Amino acid sequence: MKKFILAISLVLLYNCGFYSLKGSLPAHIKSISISPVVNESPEFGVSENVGEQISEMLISENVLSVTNEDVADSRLNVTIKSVLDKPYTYSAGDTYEQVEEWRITLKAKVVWYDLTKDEAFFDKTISSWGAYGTGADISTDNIDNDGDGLVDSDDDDEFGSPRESALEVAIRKLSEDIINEITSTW
Ligand SMILES: [Ca+2]
Ligand SMILES: [Ca+2]
Repeated sequence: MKKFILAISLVLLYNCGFYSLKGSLPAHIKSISISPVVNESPEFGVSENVGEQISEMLISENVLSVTNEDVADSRLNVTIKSVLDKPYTYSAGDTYEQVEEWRITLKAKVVWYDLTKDEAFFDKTISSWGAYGTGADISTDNIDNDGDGLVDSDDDDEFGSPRESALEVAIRKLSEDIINEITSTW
């Protein structure tokens, strides 16, 4: 029965796209507190969304228990450094080239502290992106907005207004990358 449960949980873990297993975390770290995400970009509301996603993913993946700092073994500090929209591809227009695809890139400084030893497990800058076009909805823009290999109607989570959806994608990917970073530190 144990083997069966292990096999099932391995399948579930791999399906979620996280690289490492909980067993690889340092043994003395059981909990994490997530400091309020600092936003140094002019993008409104981005820090709240990032904080919520990270907290939800940590809880749903059962990586570490999320607690207040006074009882936590570790602390996560995230600072959004920039949110930038840049042209990614152009199409030839009549008189000048037009942007066909934009990429919104989120850059964040991420530090995970070991509060029991007062030192950082890691301190790094992580970037993520989401793509959008000039159409009304990302479900019909012929762009793989989240880079998962599925485009438009083939991708069941590819819909919504362009820039907003691309930013959501970038926030989700950033959160996933941060969790992967935590679980692959050891
Ligand atoms: Ca896609
Ligand atoms: Ca699309």
